[in-house]
Amino acid sequence: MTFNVLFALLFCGLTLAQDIGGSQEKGKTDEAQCSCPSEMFNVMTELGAMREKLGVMETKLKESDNQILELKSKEATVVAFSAASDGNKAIGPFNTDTTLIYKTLKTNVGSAYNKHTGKYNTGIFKAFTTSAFFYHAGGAHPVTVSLIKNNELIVMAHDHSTSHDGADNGGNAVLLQLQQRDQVYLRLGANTNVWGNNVVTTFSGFLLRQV
Ligand SMILES: [Ca+2]
Repeated sequence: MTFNVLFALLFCGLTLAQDIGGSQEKGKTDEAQCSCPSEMFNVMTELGAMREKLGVMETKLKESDNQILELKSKEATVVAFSAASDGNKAIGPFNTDTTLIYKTLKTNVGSAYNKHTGKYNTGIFKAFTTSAFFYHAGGAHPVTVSLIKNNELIVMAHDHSTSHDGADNGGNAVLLQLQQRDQVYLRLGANTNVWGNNVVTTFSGFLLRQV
């Protein structure tokens, strides 16, 4: 606003000087008086348009800066965990489905895995993740270990009990697109068991990328 006022005053001052200097040539004076308001209007209009364009460019630059910061934040986010069962004894069989809770955390970057609930989630963001679990078990009982998202069965591993098969090993893995606050965990099927040990029965997951 200040710039516009100064510019208008300067422009009119020049015009006034031109009027005085040219008073001896009436034709030229009349021409200057007629063209001044029109030229000033055009200049002011162009200045207004330039200011508007600059404002739009400034807004776009700020938006770009925010998008770059957001992308950098996503790239910097690391979520990765590997949890293992502890002790050295059988887990199960139980007469109901039971959530497997692994207390030994080999890795838990981003604190995605909760060793008190046995569940992991990606917190406040949507994400592509991969999950894998492996188990060891004796052959006296069947094994059913399922990977559950909320209450939905995603993948599972199963083994029948056999008298001649003294040991079972199995597992599964899956890529999942998780929504905010989805919970993923392992469920031991009713009347089945796994061997609790921190190097043979594990559950891992990591974030591929946010979406
Ligand atoms: Ca078997």
